[in-house]
Amino acid sequence: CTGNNGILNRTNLIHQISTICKINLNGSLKINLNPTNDFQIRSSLTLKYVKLWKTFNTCSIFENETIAIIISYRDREKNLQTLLYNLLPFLQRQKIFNYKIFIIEQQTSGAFNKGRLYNIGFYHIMKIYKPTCVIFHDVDLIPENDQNLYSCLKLTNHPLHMSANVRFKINGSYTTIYSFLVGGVLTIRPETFILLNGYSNRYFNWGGEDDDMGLRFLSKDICVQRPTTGYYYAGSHSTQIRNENRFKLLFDATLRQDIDGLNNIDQLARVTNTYEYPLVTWITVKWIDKY
Ligand code: BGN
Repeated sequence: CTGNNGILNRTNLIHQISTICKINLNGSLKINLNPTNDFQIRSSLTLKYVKLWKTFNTCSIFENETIAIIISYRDREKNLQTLLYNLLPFLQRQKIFNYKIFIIEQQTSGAFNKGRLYNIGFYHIMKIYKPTCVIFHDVDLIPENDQNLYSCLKLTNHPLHMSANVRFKINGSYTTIYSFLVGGVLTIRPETFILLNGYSNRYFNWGGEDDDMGLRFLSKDICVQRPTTGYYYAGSHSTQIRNENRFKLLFDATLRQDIDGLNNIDQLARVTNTYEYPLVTWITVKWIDKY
């Protein structure tokens, strides 16, 4: 990779935000792992909570952006509830207002396929929302640093891996799983995602689809950048079935890159329903091939 690999420092931007938007983003942030009893995902996506979270006092710095936060989902109600309970006030705090959260739910039973969900989600969202910035977000990761801006400002065509530092216990220490990792939370410009041909559609069950994406970066000379503020708490959930095929798939990942991804997702998956809430669009998806 010959580009600007490494750290993306947005400290100047944080200073600008503090002057123009009158908010001091101080870094570490207390997250709340116990959503109140009346915070139930579907009902809370309606007006009562949105009134609390919708930022009317918006910051002009973000006004040219349209941000899509895309969450792949199935059977993780508690994780999703906790994520939204923290993410909506987090975005409000950053004075980011021109965003929509898209939950892409796999309706097909059997093996989970995150790559397919992200691809069909992106493909559909490009038609209905036209984002200028896309954030692919694991359902179990909660941002713990308010300077980790959920925005593409100052981002070139090199994507930003937001979740390089993760902890699994609330008072535990952060670990960087490995330096090649691009999974977890990834911020990317749509044109870069298209250039990469999205994720591979072939990784079923847990593991590897993000490493495949890392290899796609390399083959297109796209570099991974990381913010200095990428700190997350990883929530727990039941263990997942590992993809025993992942090493084999990774072996020839880039040979398939241009024929397996965004450009064949319409033959593999389709959107079955779309439910609109004020800040969230819930999209259900089914596979249409013999996978
Ligand atoms: C890795 C997984 C990733 C996962 C991270 C973090 C593989 C492929 C073999 C190298 N990769 O080991 O998919 O995001 O752990 O949990 O298993």
